[in-house]
Amino acid sequence: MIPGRGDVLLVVDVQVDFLPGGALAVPDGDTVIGPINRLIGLFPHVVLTQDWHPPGHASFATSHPGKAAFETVAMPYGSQVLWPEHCVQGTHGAALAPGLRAERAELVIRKGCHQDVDSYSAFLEADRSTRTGLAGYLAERGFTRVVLCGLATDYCVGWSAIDAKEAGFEARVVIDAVRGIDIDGSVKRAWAAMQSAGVDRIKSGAIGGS
Ligand code: VGL
Ligand code: ZN
Repeated sequence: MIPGRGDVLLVVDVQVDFLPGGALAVPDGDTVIGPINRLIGLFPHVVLTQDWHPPGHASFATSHPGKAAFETVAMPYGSQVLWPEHCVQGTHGAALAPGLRAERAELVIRKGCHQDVDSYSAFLEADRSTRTGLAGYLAERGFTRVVLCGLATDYCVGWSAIDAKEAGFEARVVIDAVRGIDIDGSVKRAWAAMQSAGVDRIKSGAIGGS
């Protein structure tokens, strides 16, 4: 694949809190940075996302007395996994990973900003009705294919890929430029869900320059 003008690289949640030592560390999360930086150099257009929660966000276990991180709770919009406090707006943990070539990004979209609704997807929040505006932006820019990388495979990358497809774009996930949290087989389930939604996969080595 040689990225062309219809292609946009969507770099999902490569933030301090998802790296080793962070509040919600993704195993080997830091290993995506090298391949992603190479991809950033190859794509004509780059968009980043940032998980960006207000203090006391509803997805935090600490907001639910008696509940522990990684348990689930019923929310008005469905079942919600509870997380350690992470990516709180303006904190160091919410910052983009040092070393990520973020300067080439044309847009940084922040999500999970609503107090009572989580948003794994960069397109559609967990209530499945509140839109982030990203689909409109990408369509207006004339992009037709979204190539995804970042963290975490089983949550924000997977949901974003499926919603990209749902929004009418081609979607392609770079398998060696993503890592998962993996709760009870969630990585395997995410790949299966992506496949049935028609999301493609590619290795970063198969993406080159013109
Ligand atoms: C994510 C869990 C909670 C992610 C964000 O970026 O995949 N996962 N918030
Ligand atoms: Zn989050």
